[in-house]
Amino acid sequence: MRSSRWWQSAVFYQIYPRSFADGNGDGIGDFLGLIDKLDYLRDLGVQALWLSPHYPSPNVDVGYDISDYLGVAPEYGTLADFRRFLDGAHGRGIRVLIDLVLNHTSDAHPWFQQSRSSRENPKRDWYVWRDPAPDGGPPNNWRSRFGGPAWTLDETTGQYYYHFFFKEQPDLNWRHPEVKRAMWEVARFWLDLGVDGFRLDAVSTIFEDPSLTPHQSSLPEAEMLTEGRTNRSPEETQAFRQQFELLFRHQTHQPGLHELMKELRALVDEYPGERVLIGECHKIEFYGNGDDELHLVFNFPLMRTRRLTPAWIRANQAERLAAMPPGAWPCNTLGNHDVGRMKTSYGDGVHDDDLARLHAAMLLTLKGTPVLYHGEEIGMTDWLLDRVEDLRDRQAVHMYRLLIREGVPEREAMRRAAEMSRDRCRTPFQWANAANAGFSPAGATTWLPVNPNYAQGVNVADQQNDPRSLLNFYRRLIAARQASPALREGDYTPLLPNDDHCLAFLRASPEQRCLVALNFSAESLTRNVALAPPARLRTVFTSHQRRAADEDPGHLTLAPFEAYIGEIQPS
Ligand code: TEU
Ligand code: CA
Repeated sequence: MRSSRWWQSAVFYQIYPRSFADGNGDGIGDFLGLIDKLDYLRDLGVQALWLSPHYPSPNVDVGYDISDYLGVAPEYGTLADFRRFLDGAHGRGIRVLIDLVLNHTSDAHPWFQQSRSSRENPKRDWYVWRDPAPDGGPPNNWRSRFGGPAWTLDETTGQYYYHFFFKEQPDLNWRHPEVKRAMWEVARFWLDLGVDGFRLDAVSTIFEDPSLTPHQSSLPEAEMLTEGRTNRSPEETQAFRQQFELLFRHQTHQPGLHELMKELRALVDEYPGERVLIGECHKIEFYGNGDDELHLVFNFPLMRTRRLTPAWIRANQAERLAAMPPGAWPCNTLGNHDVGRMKTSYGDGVHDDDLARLHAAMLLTLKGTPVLYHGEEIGMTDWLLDRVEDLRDRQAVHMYRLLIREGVPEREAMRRAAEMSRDRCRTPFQWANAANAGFSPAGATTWLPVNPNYAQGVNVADQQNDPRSLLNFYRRLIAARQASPALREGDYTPLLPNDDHCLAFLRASPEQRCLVALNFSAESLTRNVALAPPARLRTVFTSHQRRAADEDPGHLTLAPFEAYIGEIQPS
């Protein structure tokens, strides 16, 4: 077995720069603030950051509409600030991945400005232009993932341009060699600067079917817009995914994609120090042969459920791990800037604190690189806006208008829009029980309202010195994981295959074997996880107090919602 790579054993942490820390008091997160929090990140124990887009942007999609790939958004700082941040992170042993949006640019990007200026412009074919249908309407029935048609008519030249996301995010035409050349230059610019890799945005959408085959789906728009929600049963999830994939069949996962990813992999492999690609995609195919495409592919299927039950997790692991090519390494996450916060999504409304710990323990002990989303370590929850003018996620505004048009009463429409709005998981980070949660100084107006639960202990300052806080639970758990070769690098073997309440598995590396036992029930329970040959367990980590420093696996008692990790001691 080859020794593990840094990106396999690192704990990753996603930072949404607009919401992390406001250093200059204008209500918007920035590099000044971020630099100031690097010690916090080091003390948390993470080894890598993924930074959501930091580039200049009109912010129609909060930075995912980039108007200059070689710059830094002025509200976040300057390129010099970025370098200081990068150096500061590296100086603390923390690597930095930035977000690379390949599929589309902002409509304010000079490339698109030129492209739209005339049919003869040399950059015309850098984007996807088509003539209107005979009736003057859009070229076909394709939908935008963010609502409405995927085509927008540009009056200047009388043609439609294609956009998988908002109309302010025109898709690049990746079949044009110059587009590729330009974007690879962008990648090199940041790699030369020293970034450790890229999180690749929306990779599956890069190519579309050139013959514009219409879709055959009847998925209603309001339904489609709730893709990021997890409150579906496994059966509903399956039915929804089928319809969703049918709807976008000809706009995603088109031929050429894997060749393109292999090319980008070869490019990053030219750089020293193992630069890394994480795809915002879930299909195993993106691993290529396990060593020639993306390093990491998110295990999004794990997240797509209302309840994280032992049976669900076991089935996910069985399916996923069996499908992976040799050498490929899993990547697990329970939240990001597009979906509900894990504490809200997977809570039961009664034991949310216990479940947040249990789920964190699961995330940090399963085989694979864990990716945390900022704020989960202090138990931040979804915050549902109740005024339409506060919504910053334009997808939610679209949803709201759609529901009003359908005759849904205002309050109900607002509630449903807020529930699917990505704003719910993007509220400012809660640093203290202070004005604006310590994110911005008193008197500032933050870009999204602060979740008022900062005053109920959901903040760093209150949790910092409380040994029983969620923050210190995360710190302890991350430290236990990072000290354990088995948890970082080991194989995964499920135990107790039919247990409804206990998720138990082994993680084994050449140096060490660990047993992980997670009690998903509100009752204490005792299990026989005896191993052959007989062995004792040395307690490595537990979410609860334990009397003994070692345990008999033949008779392991777990407190309600206990997360237990024991190292197997040969007797
Ligand atoms: O998301 C890609 C994506 O496929 C979305 O459908 C995602 O599932 C959706 O946002 C959930 O509501 C990426 C980014 O993560 C997202 O923030 C961007 O808005 C999008 O690309 C466009 O760049
Ligand atoms: Ca600021």
